[in-house]
Amino acid sequence: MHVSGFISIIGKPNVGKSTFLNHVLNHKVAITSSKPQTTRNTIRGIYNDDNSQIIFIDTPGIHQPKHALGKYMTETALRTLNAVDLVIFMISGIEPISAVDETIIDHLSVVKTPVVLVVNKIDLTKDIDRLNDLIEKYKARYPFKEVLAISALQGTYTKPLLKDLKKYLEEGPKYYPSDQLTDHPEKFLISELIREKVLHHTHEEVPHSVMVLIDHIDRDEKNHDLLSIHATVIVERDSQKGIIIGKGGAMIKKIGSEARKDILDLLGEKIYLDLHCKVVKNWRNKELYLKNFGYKDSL
Ligand SMILES: Nc1nc2c(ncn2[C@@H]2O[C@H](COP(=O)(O)OP(=O)(O)OP(=O)(O)O)[C@@H](O)[C@H]2O)c(=O)[nH]1
Ligand SMILES: [Mg+2]
Repeated sequence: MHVSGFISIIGKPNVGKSTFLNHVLNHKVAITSSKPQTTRNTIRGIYNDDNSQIIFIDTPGIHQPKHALGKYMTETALRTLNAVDLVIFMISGIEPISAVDETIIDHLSVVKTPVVLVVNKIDLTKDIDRLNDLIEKYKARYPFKEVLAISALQGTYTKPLLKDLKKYLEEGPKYYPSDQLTDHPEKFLISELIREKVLHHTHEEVPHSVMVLIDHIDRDEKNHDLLSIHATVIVERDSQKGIIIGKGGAMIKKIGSEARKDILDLLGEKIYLDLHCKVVKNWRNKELYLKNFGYKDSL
């Protein structure tokens, strides 16, 4: 029998949702970082084996939004709850239950979709009693179908989890061709890989204020083996532009060269990456920009 279905991964920012998705797929389809609110769109990751196809939906971390962008992100994540066969509610095993977790549980309580609690980052704690206490607190708030503990980073207990998840899927066809990994076009992945490098090298408000646009991609006229990618890093303030460019252009050069390596891995061909930086004041609160940048209502 071939089973298939949709599983949404929700939770607070930074708990490891995207890391889990990449681990399960054995490919990087979602960028990750130690900064909260890394993921901004839903990202479908398609897992295939001999008897199943699981479409995982990675979602933006749910948080108390301060901008129109944050509101879109949180609403986008919550909108998946009714549209899937199963919800993975992911938490970090080293963080106490928070007000945001309570809010998420309130949302789970009003939908019929079954929910499993996945406790991630267990590699960071040896205190089993504390872990059990934490799990009991969650179980007291919501009747989870199951509770499973994993380390997405190290791949601990992820295989049994995957096997377990199939129990919640029904007999069904492949919705996507077996060789398709994600629903987003390459252009999106390229812009995300550039944004990831910005997240890795900047702090405080800068990572949250950054958007990457791919202006155009073309073959080099003289050297047809070379793909030219022209992209713009958009920030909200002149001071942030200064940080992105860095002293004598050192920072934008570093971001570009790290991104180029990842893009080369993704595309498997030689690329030239041309990066610029531009200020669009307050873009995170401007509906028109959010729509243009792809942060709009979509599942
Ligand atoms: N030690 C440890 N770190 C982890 C684990 N899973 C994820 N991380 C780290 O936690 C940080 C956040 O991971 P992400 O996968 O980006 O988290 P996320 O839930 O997708 O975050 P948002 O997209 O902001 O909602 C990264 O630095 C990961 O390397 C884990 O199992 N163990
Ligand atoms: Mg993420």
